[in-house]
Amino acid sequence: MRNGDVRLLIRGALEMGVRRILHLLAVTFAIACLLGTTGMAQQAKGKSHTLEGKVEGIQTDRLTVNHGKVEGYMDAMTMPYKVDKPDILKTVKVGDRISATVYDGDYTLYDVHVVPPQPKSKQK
Ligand SMILES: [Cu+2]
Repeated sequence: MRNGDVRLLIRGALEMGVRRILHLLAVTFAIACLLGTTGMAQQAKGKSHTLEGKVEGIQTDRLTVNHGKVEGYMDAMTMPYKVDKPDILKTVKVGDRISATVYDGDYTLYDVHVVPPQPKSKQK
């Protein structure tokens, strides 16, 4: 009888220990997972799209663009956008048509360039 009690006690203690370790591992893994995904979200850019529109305003650090619908990114609207290279703000003029690359969840225009006006003969 006594022997059995001791065995049960030891087995109980062992199981408790194993459960604790497993729990700790699970918690550690969950935290690592969370940190991992957050890090990746910050690092990787979303899907890219091409945004085309007309410049309606130039601010110190952004461009107000009247743009058409960008499928999967944004409806047609006029709104200010940050730019990746502020140098473009010195060369672009109100009324210019621009083309830029945008990424999901990021309201910054990348690689902005002015689209030359269509020659008269090609206009409808
Ligand atoms: Cu917009």
